[in-house]
Amino acid sequence: MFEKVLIANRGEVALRIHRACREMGIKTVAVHSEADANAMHVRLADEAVCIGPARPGDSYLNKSAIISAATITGVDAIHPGYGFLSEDADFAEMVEEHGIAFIGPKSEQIRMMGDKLKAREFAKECGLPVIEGSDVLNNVDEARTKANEIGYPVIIKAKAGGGGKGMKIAYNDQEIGTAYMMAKAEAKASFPSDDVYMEKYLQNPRHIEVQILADSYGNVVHLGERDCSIQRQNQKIIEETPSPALNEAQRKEICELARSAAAKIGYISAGTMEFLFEDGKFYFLEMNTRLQVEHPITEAVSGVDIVREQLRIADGAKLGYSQEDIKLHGCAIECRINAEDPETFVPNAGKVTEWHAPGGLGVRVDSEIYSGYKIPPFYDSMIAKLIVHGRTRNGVLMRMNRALEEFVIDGIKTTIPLHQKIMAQPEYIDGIYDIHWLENNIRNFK
Ligand code: MV4
Repeated sequence: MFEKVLIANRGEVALRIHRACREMGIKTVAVHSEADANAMHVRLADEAVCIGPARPGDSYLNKSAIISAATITGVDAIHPGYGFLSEDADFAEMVEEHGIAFIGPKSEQIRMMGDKLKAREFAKECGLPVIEGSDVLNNVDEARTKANEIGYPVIIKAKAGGGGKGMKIAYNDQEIGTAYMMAKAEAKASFPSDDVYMEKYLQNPRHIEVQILADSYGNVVHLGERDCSIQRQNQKIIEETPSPALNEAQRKEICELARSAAAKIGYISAGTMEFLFEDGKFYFLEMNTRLQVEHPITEAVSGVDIVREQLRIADGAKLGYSQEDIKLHGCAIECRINAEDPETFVPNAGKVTEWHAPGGLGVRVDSEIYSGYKIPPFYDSMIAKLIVHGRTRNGVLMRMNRALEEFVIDGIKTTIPLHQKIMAQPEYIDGIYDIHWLENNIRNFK
């Protein structure tokens, strides 16, 4: 097994990776910006290297600084976490070229999935259902012709996009020109390529994703699905597993389809296949080639330590179990707690004067925060994940209310009151929500 791993990230995920390493007897190297010198994972790591100023571009996205830190400290592997360089194929390749293991899939797989059109093509070849759509669109006329072929409404997406950036919807011929031009302009500003393509726009889908684990010997398992439909502005707020929208046959169908597609592309490591689900049908959206924020709810119901498995797989170990050995127990929900005003969502960094995390049976808190910690204003506002597990969904809802009530975070505003309101909505309690439900109903929450 690896002796020493560099954690190329910050915040709760850096701590999450440190914990997995520690439990495997692996030494850790933290890299951090000047603003993160006092972070918990920096204190806990065996070694720490400052890689630059606060701005992410100067530190956590600085590939050569991170490779230098890895070389100087003599690590065997780098874990990129999520965000930052986790889906940067060039970085994964650089790591590999330096004789260091990249804890994730091969750079070619990251590169392929980064091209949303290629990913869609591959998904189709692997037997996954995809949304009717186009190839790269070269001009407005092509877009208009294609839209009439597919039928409105349509959505224009950036080939190199993902996460919702650069997507534009057109409901009719009058809107297609602007949608095309705006999608292209946003793609040009945000991504290495300004190529765009079109899909039929699904108006009220749920967002369902399947967790995959695959080793280097062709063994692939799924760990069930997650419903991530509770979101606003492309930021997930709450995730749960299993999805309350699926029956057992639908669950089996989507999980088995995702598992078999991952096997066909020869995928290695942990990954997630994202789908839209509408009117009883699934459509492949994209594949995430990284550890995801919401992985703990899958860990709760499966008992599998996903980060540990990523480390084992990167070291050439076999999964050691097959699909029949995976048993999913009960239900789990994650609330993402952000340092934001719960009404306006304006980020609210500052000093956490008091911190008391809830505990008890079925409650897990993943966070880097401690009493007296000063949240730097340069990064994502998520400060904690509250994950609750139990046998029944109703029991988990009761437990989540209890845990949210126990949480004490003073000195900054957080989104805990928003979570408490969502937990009290009849539609949420009944599991009846799509990807637009939160945005459409939030102003009426009491
Ligand atoms: C869509 C869609 C409806 N129809 N594609 C948003 C993020 C990116 N991964 C894909 N996204 C969407 N693609 C078609 N053909 C709706 C969305 C979408 C969405 C998807 C998942 C979770 C939240 C979302 C919020 C807005 C739009």
